[in-house]
Amino acid sequence: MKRTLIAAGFALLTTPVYAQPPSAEAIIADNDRNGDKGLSKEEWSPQAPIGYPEDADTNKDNRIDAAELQALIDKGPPQ
Ligand SMILES: [Ca+2]
Ligand SMILES: [Ca+2]
Repeated sequence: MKRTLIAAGFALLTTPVYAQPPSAEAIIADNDRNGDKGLSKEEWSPQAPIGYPEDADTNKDNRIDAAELQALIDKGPPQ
């Protein structure tokens, strides 16, 4: 029994973790509640590192789609 637990713990420790930043598509899929493939102000996570980026909504349809979010990510954090 003890052996099994130790083996399991060791497996966890040695499992490589690839810390990849989530893609724009993944962020949208996680937060898009109405399935329109974009994030509205209401859907924008309060845990997001920045507030709802109105300026990133370049086509002014009141939601951030994957392309707009990717452009924002590519731009990097505000200076
Ligand atoms: Ca949505
Ligand atoms: Ca938009």
